[in-house]
Amino acid sequence: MKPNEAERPLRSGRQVEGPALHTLLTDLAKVHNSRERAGKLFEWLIHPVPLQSFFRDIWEKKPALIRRHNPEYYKGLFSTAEFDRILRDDDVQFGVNLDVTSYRNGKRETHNPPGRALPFTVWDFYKNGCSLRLLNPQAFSITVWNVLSILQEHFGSMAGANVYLTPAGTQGFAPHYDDIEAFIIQLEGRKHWRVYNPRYTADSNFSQSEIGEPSLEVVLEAGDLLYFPRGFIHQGDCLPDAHSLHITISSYQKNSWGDLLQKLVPAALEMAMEEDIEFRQGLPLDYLTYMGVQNSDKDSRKAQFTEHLLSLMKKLAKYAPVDAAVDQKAKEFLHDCLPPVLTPEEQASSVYSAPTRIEDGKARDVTAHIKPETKIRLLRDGIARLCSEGDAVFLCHTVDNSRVYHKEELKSFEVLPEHTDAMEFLIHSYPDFVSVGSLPCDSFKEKASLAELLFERGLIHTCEPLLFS
Ligand SMILES: [Mn+2]
Repeated sequence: MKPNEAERPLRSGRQVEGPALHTLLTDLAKVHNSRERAGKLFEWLIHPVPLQSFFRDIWEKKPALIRRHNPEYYKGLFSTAEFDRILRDDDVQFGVNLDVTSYRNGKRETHNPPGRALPFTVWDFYKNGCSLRLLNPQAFSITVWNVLSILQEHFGSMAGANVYLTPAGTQGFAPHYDDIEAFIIQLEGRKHWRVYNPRYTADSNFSQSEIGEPSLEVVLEAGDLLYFPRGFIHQGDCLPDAHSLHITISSYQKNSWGDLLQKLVPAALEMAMEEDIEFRQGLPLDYLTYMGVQNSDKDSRKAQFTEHLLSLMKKLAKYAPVDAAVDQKAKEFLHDCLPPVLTPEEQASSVYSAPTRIEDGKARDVTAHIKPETKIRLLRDGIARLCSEGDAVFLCHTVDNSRVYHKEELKSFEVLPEHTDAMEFLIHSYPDFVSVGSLPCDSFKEKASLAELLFERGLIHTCEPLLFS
């Protein structure tokens, strides 16, 4: 034991072991069902807390610290060396991909110069006590992209990330709260965190005097995890003797019942007004004279007016197009999604490895031989969904999304009426492979044309490699 370790009670306790991330990701690539794969990756994130008790006792309820006494636990996810590599090799722009911040004497400042963030400038800011926030590490790190693209399937809601690098003895941000569920993953060094009970205000930044005493105060060490739900005020600062690198993984932004109701209620109202004459009847001639904040409660007409309004709101529920509103939510999620990072097997058995090429001025291997016994399935459970628009049915999917949030429009294409049942069958058959011959279409020609279309779009892969000519 090093002499100073005895002084740190945090270092005592049993080490929590786990597989190295690259080993875990390689093993997860062999998991047949992508939803199961997502659950297992989330289990690793919160290990040794069991999944069930996490969602029963902690999720959306209270902050939690998972202490591991194992600085290697999250190794391979991200590092300062990778941060430096990204600044050198990639086009990182101040204000777009990277923020330079400080919080000194109660004052929060952003110091972003214009243009590209090169190591020469960035590390000078860092040396002068500024914190660095890399806004979309998934665009620069394949590992972060892979981890988030798997986790999003577990949450059914976009998983995002930011990386924070803070010099020793400094703080980069004022106390504040966020509108997401936050997983603070300590990668290097240490950070002192204080978490306070929620207090909703218009401004999400607070001064020290406003927030009172923290409900949780910890020094997060490499390999530890700190979770807190949306709304919990928090601040992190570095102790004088160590820098800190952490990645925050977040999810569940705008994913509440209220957010679903925001889709549902306007649609319900539109239908009610179309179908029910009571919703189209005019307001009383004189209602402005007794309703509104300037008019007292004493007028009996006020109660009558309110009662009628409430009866209409009750009636409104009958017109609520619940499935259509959920589909709107699903479409937004599909648009938010990161595209999948394909495993070597998925790569090899999908369009991405088709041998089609040009040789001596001739296009070769342009035909994929799809037979009745060819077995196919969607590449991942969560990559595609049927949505209706008017009388037409569309397949929305994530495979052509960008690693940069909403850089692409939501991608979809129309599913022909003769293919709709087969498409639904294919979606519900996942994770099983099904033979093209078993698709519920009228003819093999129809079955093969759907399989070919889905193969071409990169949405399915085959059980055995296809033959081309
Ligand atoms: Mn925050």
